[in-house]
Amino acid sequence: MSQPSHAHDDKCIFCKIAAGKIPSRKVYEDADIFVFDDINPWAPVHFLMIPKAHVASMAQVGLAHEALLGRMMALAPRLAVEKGCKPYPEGGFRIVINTGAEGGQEVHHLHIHVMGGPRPWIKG
Ligand code: DGP
Repeated sequence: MSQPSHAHDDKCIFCKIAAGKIPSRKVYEDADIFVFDDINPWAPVHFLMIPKAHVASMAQVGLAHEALLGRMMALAPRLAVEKGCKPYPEGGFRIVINTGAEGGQEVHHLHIHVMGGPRPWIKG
């Protein structure tokens, strides 16, 4: 199985955030994953999980990304609770991955929105 690309896009704002070239409120970091608070939160807890390697969207994801995406999804519940979401089932969280123009994607570097906290939220 081929490995995901570790390419970076010099023009990509999330590549710059992952590289520390643009400041962010970091939630978590490891060799492959960077997590930070959304600058424009829809919910009391709202963070974004990104691969450090530049992947434009879910539309580019294939079998080579299986382990990476699996790790990101497996990490989300732990980080949600660490960020203040009450545990399941009273609390919980919502995961959204906007993909492409009609999917509402504005930043073209794959990101997983994780949202939670007491309602009402700004959206939804
Ligand atoms: P989407 O519509 O799924 O592409 O959402 C992009 C999200 O990225 C949006 O909720 C706002 C957030 N965002 C955009 N620019 C920045 C930034 O420079 N810093 C941070 N922390 N978040 C950003």
